[in-house]
Amino acid sequence: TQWRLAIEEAPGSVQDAYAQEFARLVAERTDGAVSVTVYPYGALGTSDDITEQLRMGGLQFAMSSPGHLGKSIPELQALLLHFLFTDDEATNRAALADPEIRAAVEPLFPPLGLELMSILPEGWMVWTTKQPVRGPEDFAGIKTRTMTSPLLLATYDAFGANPQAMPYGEVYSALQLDMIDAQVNPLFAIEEMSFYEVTDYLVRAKPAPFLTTFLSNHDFLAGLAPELRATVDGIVADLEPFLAEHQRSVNEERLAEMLAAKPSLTVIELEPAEREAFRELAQPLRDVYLERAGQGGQEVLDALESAIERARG
Ligand code: 6CS
Repeated sequence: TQWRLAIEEAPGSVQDAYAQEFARLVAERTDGAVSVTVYPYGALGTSDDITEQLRMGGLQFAMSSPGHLGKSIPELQALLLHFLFTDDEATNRAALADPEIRAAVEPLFPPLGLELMSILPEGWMVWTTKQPVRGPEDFAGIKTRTMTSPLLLATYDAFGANPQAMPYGEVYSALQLDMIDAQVNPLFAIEEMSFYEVTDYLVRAKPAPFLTTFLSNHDFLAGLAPELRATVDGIVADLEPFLAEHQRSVNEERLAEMLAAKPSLTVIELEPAEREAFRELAQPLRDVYLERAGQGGQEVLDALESAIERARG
């Protein structure tokens, strides 16, 4: 048996590390009866294309970031709220592992023919810009590419930037051709997509963690023999801690590689007071989120906030 798993990133990426490990464990624990083929970004289209293929059953598994999937599942955009999580990755990880969050988020997927396997961290969002950005005033008029979920556009609008949605694969040339001036992604992605070649500043503000969801096709999962289903669930549970450590080291390594490849690249670490200005602008986005995500969105946000509180305590 052959299962198809599509990731939204290049070979060697954080999603690829998870996918390869998943594939390895599936082969190992089924004694080779099942093999998983991993399709990198580009092989099957954009993030939206991959999600569509997963829904239709052409794929059994896929990574689908809320940054894009939030267009179809507005409630999921709670995971995109800026300055919602703490500044500490271990605390955020503990919050995301909270059963209350799983219970709130899981039911959002089956209506689309999907099933949530895991919520995975890929590192802090970093702004790459052509001009230094230390406060919202510096974002004025800066055309900033975000992922395509409307809450992200609203967020960077609130920050004073001029946000533009576009697929991941178009960002490099858009920066190169000055169609955009900035973009937002974790360090490893900035390195592997070469965004640093066409920008000059890496602005570290810890505005939000980049989170993705690892999904399966609903009917495929429901139709698995119980023993195989238990094997898959066991692998996903065992891999839960895998990316937390992996992404941290990959992100730091890639930062060093970028600085070595382009010494003129300038890292701007925002001071607490500078972050505060963005945090304040981010607060009203909760209401924007709730307007769009309704009662279901309220439940997801409540679950997230109480899980974050518990993880803090
Ligand atoms: O910016 C994006 O669209 C993409 N960024 C990453 C790091 N992963 C997937 C996502 O689609």
